[in-house]
Amino acid sequence: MKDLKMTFRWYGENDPVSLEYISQIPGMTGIVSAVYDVPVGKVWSNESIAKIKQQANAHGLAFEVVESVPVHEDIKLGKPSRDEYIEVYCENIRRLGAAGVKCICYNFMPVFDWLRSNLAYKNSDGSTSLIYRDAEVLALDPNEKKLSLPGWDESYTQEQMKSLLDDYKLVDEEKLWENLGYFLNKIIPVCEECGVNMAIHPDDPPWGIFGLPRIITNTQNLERFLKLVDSKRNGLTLCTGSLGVAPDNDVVEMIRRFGSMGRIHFLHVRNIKITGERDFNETAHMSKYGSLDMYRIMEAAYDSGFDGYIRPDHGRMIWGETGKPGYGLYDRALGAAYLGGIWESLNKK
Ligand code: DNO
Repeated sequence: MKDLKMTFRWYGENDPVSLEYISQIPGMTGIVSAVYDVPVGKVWSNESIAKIKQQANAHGLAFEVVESVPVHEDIKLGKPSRDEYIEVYCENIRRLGAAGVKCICYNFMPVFDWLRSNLAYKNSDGSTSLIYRDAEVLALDPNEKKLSLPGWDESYTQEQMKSLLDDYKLVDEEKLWENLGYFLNKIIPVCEECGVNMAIHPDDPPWGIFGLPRIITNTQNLERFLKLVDSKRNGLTLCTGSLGVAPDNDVVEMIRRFGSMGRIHFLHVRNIKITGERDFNETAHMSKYGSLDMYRIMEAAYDSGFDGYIRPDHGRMIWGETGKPGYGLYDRALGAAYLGGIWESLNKK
């Protein structure tokens, strides 16, 4: 019997989804969280880290995964100030490792994290989903404040955004690779000492947007990424929904390949329906609603001996729930139960 370390993202005390509710989801073993009230590039206090752990443990949940420790833009841009920010990053790794965190999820996407064109698209059954239409995103002006991007750090002023976008004019894909390599060479040795696995999140969606480079996008680039520092500590968050929207990405194959190398530390499992070229809708987790085969995905993880953490990923808003787009309780809980069911059937095969 191989157990699944099923986890659930929790946004802290302001999350409308309580730890009590999370603990009531069948099969749930832990939470995925972060210190949310400290700006990027600053050290997290030991008290704040310890508090999350205590709160989780009080509900019978482990706190072993952080998502995310964000990477300061100066590191991605390769500015001289990056060394200070990398030192802070290393300190956060040490503190988290000492508090029992085993896995840190992060991303290396310039400026914007994940992007969608509509956060509440109405499905015919009355539920709402996050969707992406490339033409609508390209028509947006990233300098404008009215963008509603789920992963965007809204604290940027218009001027800061403009100068950031200007700075990136000098950073193409190769430069971004170089800056990522520099960062990894400094942090992975610290991870080795502290017993922490780094798990980079793929770019979502896995193509360049607003002229900004994106590199964590496909099998070839994931291979290249793992070779930047060839240590088990330098691993992946394999996000099926992020990678799976590019029809050339065979996520089942990716899980087999990188899973058998022991380099997948965290699995984000969700389904998407490709509706056109560079267009997609997020759907319920079940295979029949989307373009991805959830059974094959879980089977690939199982066969490759996956022993990392897993979480259901974005859900729709159903049963009248409101809250953080993609991160309501009900549909994600259904996703967790469904994935747990597939796992049981694999265990009994
Ligand atoms: C979206 C998430 C991402 C992810 C970061 C990791 O729902 O998967 O925001 O947390 O990219 O750094």
